[in-house]
Amino acid sequence: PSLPTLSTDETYPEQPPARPLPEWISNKYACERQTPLVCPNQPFADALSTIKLARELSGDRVGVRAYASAIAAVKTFPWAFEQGGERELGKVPGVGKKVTMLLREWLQTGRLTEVEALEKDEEFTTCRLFWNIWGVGPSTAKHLYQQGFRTLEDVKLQYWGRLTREQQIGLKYFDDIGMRIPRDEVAELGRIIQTMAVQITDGGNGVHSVICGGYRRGKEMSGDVDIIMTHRTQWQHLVQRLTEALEKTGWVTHVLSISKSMSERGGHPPELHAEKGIWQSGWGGADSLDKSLLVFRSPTTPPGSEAKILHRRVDIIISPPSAFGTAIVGWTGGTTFERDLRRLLKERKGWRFDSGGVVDRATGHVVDFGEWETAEEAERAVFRGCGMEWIDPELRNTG
Ligand code: OXD
Ligand code: MN
Ligand code: MN
Repeated sequence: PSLPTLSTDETYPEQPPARPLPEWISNKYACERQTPLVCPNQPFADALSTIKLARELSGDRVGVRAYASAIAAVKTFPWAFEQGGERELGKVPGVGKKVTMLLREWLQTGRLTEVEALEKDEEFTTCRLFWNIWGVGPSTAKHLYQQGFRTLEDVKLQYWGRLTREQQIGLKYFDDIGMRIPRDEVAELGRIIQTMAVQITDGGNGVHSVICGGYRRGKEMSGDVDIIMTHRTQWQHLVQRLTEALEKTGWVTHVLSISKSMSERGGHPPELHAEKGIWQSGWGGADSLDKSLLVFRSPTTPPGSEAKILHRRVDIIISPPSAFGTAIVGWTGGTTFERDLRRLLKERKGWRFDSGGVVDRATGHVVDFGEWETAEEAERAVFRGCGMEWIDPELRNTG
């Protein structure tokens, strides 16, 4: 008897196994999908991140948005792609033709030629190095490259006097600041800051703080510490008092920048016409809250110790109690989660989301999410008030 005919490899890609996708996967906004820290297609997501960074460094905003959406889509996908999987990926909103073609290349060859070319490209790798200096954005990185600089040493020796004070600090402590911070140490830094806030205000009842950023999304190692804090009655100008107290005790070695505009406005988010100024200000975390961007001593080399100081980056963000929920939401999600949250509220409700408060565009009124007892209650009230299903912080890793 003759053997049954086996299907050939060529036909397989046309027939990927039909697997049911979770219903939420076709939601348009990344803030309404579950996105884990590490996904089944992580190497492909990482490769796309390299291309996205290249778009960022060349000032291609449209490209950055397209790749950001695609990365969020890949990261939300619940299983590893197999041959032909580009058609499955195409079902997640925000994925364009270009990225489905990249996935096809990836599945067929296990690589992306564009990424390999970038890693060999001197301009890209040099601009990436300079962009990693704290305070250096894409245009300065490019400028330094065009000046002929290729190493950090070049910049130090030939451009030092033309760097801003912040960039000088970023360059001086480049190695320290680039080193990731383990979870235990992030938590310890949070305790040091919380304790100081309690000491300089009316006791423990008023102060609430939550460490947000990548730490809250579950990262084992963080780039910095992002701590959100409020005080029931003394939040105003706390940013200044707390920063000074931490400087006096030696924990803070450098203040990169400090912003007190929320205190100065008396706790209101800015007028709508100010929107452009805030959102175009260039760095991702821009919002209307009081904040202090700092360099700290690591608790492994505390004040008074003889060891060579290890420096850590810490952001302290202070909100009025009425904005504690929006501050936590705004400082927890990945960049695309936050971008899509703003799009969703604009399109569905006519609201403008800011970590310092949500404003109804039609009336100019601040949306009231109600009273809270705990940080979790404050955050859940924002999701509820925005008409959104709760998403755990660990599932807001959109990149
Ligand atoms: C970090 C983050 O790593 O917030 O600092 O994601
Ligand atoms: Mn961070
Ligand atoms: Mn930060």
